[in-house]
Amino acid sequence: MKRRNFLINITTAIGGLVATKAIAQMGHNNMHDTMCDTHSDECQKGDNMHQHMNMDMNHNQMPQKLLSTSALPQGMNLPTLANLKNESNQEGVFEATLHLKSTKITLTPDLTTEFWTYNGMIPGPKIEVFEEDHVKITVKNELTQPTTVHWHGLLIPSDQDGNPQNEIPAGGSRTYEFTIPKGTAGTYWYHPHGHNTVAEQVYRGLAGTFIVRSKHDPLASLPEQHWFFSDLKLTDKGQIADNSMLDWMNGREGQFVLINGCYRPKIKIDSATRIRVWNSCSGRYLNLSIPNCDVYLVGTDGGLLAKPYLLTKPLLLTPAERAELIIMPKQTSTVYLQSIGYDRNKMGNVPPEQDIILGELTLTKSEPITLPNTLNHLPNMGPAVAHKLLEYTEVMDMKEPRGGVLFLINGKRHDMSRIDLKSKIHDIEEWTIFNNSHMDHNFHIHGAQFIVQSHELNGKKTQPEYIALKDTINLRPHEKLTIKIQQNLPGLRMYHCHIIEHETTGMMGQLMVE
Ligand SMILES: [Cu+2]
Repeated sequence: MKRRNFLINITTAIGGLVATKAIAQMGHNNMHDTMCDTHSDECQKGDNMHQHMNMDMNHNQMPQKLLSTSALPQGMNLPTLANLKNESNQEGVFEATLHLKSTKITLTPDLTTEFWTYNGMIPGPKIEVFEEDHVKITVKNELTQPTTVHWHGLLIPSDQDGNPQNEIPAGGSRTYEFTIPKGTAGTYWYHPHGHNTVAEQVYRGLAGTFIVRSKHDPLASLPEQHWFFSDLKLTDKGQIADNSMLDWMNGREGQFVLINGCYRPKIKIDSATRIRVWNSCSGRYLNLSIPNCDVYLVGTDGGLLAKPYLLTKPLLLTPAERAELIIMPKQTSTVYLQSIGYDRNKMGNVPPEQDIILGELTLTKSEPITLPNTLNHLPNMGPAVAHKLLEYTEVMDMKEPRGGVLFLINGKRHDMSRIDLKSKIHDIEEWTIFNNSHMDHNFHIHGAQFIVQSHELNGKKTQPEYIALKDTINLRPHEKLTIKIQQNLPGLRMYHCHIIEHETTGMMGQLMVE
């Protein structure tokens, strides 16, 4: 074993021990009691869903009343996502401007909410380009705090990828410029990645879609829909609520889940349809159930699978994950699109997970189509020449104002000036990520799409159900995940949990590729 890896193993073993002991002493409910000493009235309400949804503590532990879910209209037709206009008339060039600004959006005749937006809309405008296009996007930051734009999942140079070290100051602007590599058609998105500000900037509305198309797309003939899921938490005055202590601990979940900015829309599917799905929620896990249809998974974070995969259970999409589905209605019917309750072992006294209605599907039975057997040729990664180990732990720290828990990687919080790991450019590496904590976390890395090799839980090792290009993947408590990854561009890359509150409070590390 290399000396550095040995040291990492020793320190993480110690870190893990401390965390395990601390959590075991507290217990989840005990932890809740401690957190809630100063506002016991609200905490006594126990796990009644309704009360929890309508009363919440912000980070100053002031009660904030939440808007009733009946206040927003539902059942409108799913809106299509507005395109970001290409200002270039040059073939193969995409040039545009994103204005970040505070925007008042009228949700109902009595309800106007102040969001932070890209170009005045929720979600931000859809960027659509082709492989090998040259992209030039000028970002004007009209917010009162610095920001960056991270082009989530795209394989582009690190100095164009919105690292927290490269912030655009309030009132400032910069142009991001990159060329989309060949063979990277897929379903991506963009969102802020500044220092310490990501959670607030995302929950105030900053996120948008980025689609890279191939000129040889085997599914190009199918009709296509886009479902961009986001989360919204509004106070009873209709304003964006602050994060509560529980939000900082568990990842924020609002009382509304939106699709394309719309609450519980009506969605029509009347023939085999390709659906691109994004989970842009800060902390909410979506466990999508699409009844009365054959649902094929055909693509993941980094593009198409090698071949279609028929889903036989709900599709779990953790924050930041994407999927491409082919949906073939089997019965003419009206059914709910739902997220089936998924227990991710949240901390504190939280209500049991419930199924959530996300929208209403109007299905028309249609003739099933035959999908191509081969969709994509995935890179055949050879043997790994380097190995890395990451360990996620939780440590109680009442000095931490945002939730009282530290979420650590290899025993450390994010430090912008520290290089945590180094990789040699083009090396094929095997990374083992060990979630040595009591709740689900996911893992996201910039600059590469990885392929999961194995999952290990309770001593049982399993292979992934399908081979896929991923930049974000979930880990169950105590799960060990092994991936193969290759970084093909030099520079600094972030890796982190994409429960955005965890990332913002420091569950992030820095990789230098040389
Ligand atoms: Cu996390």
